[in-house]
Amino acid sequence: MDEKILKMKEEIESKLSNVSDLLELDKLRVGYLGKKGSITSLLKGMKDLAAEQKKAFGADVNKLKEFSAEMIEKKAEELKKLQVEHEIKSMPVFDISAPSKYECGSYHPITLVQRQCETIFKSMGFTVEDYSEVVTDYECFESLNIPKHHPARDMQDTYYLENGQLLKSQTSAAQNAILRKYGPDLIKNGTPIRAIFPGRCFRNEATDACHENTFFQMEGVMVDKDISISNLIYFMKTMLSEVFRKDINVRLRPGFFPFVEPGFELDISCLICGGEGCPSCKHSGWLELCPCGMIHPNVLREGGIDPDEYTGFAFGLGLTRLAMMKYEIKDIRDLNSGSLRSLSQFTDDE
Ligand code: FA5
Repeated sequence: MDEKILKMKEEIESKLSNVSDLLELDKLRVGYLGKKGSITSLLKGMKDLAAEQKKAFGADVNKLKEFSAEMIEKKAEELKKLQVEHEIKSMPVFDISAPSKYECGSYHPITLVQRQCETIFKSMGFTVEDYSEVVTDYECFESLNIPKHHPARDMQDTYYLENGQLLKSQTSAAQNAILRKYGPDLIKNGTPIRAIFPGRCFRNEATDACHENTFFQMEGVMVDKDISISNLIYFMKTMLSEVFRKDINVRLRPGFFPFVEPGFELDISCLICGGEGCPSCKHSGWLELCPCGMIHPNVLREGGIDPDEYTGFAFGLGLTRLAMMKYEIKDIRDLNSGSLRSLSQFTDDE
């Protein structure tokens, strides 16, 4: 091997043994293997050699190049490992059994009732679905038998976006997607559609003790052969008795929603005033909680399901109002207040 090459090899080995960090190592790499590096210069200088020397010299420089690249790579691995070990050693030691110096948070009352309802419906074979908060006019209205300019749209003062989409004003907006998602399994295998979909809803409301502009609902649908109002009443009763674990007065009265026929309003006796009348129930003694009904044939058809063969029910539970009643919160606006002092009073008692 050429003397110059041998010397450079020894020099690289000695320098590498003294390198102690990755930055230094990179400088060394550039110094030898970079465009203007010493090994690269050796190769460039070959043009001045006699033809017979060129071959052997070129082969040796290439060997040196490969050897240096390998050594540098090996050193980089070593240094990275050392760096990680050093970082681990210098990390503070945590005693996971030490008492926290921060106060623990708590679940929001709406989360608590939502989870409770999910558990109840899951135990009855329902799946829990998620749905977006920004939806199309078709999802929120047209697929639900509410064409453009239908007066029923006035019942929900909706926030429209500039692109024509809207903030979901009711969880019913997910009905069509659920029918389309599970309908094929119903038709092919006879598996009933049983789904709930909790979600945040938005309406341009004049807020008061029982109305918010942002509130939660939980929609539920069941579709199969021979589903009737008795099934609907059974599920509503089961859900309420599980949530409240005590007798509460309920009333069912006719209600109009274009996507159900017949439609009902399910009210519960106000638990804040015991039915005597207060601001929480608009002095009526009753609180509208869970409108429901038998899914309209047009909605089933729009979801790809033959209404002559299948029937189903749907309900739209007011989750925020349910939390109000369950935890006897007088004013719905407290639930969106962000006041940790009032919200942290509620714990999962299940
Ligand atoms: C609806 O939203 C229908 N989509 C419900 C439905 C589903 C009917 C399936 C039939 C079949 P409504 O606008 O009444 O209906 O709202 C349903 C429930 O949401 C109300 O009973 C109430 O509990 C709750 N809710 C409605 N508006 C508000 C509000 N501004 N603040 C708090 N809770 C509200």
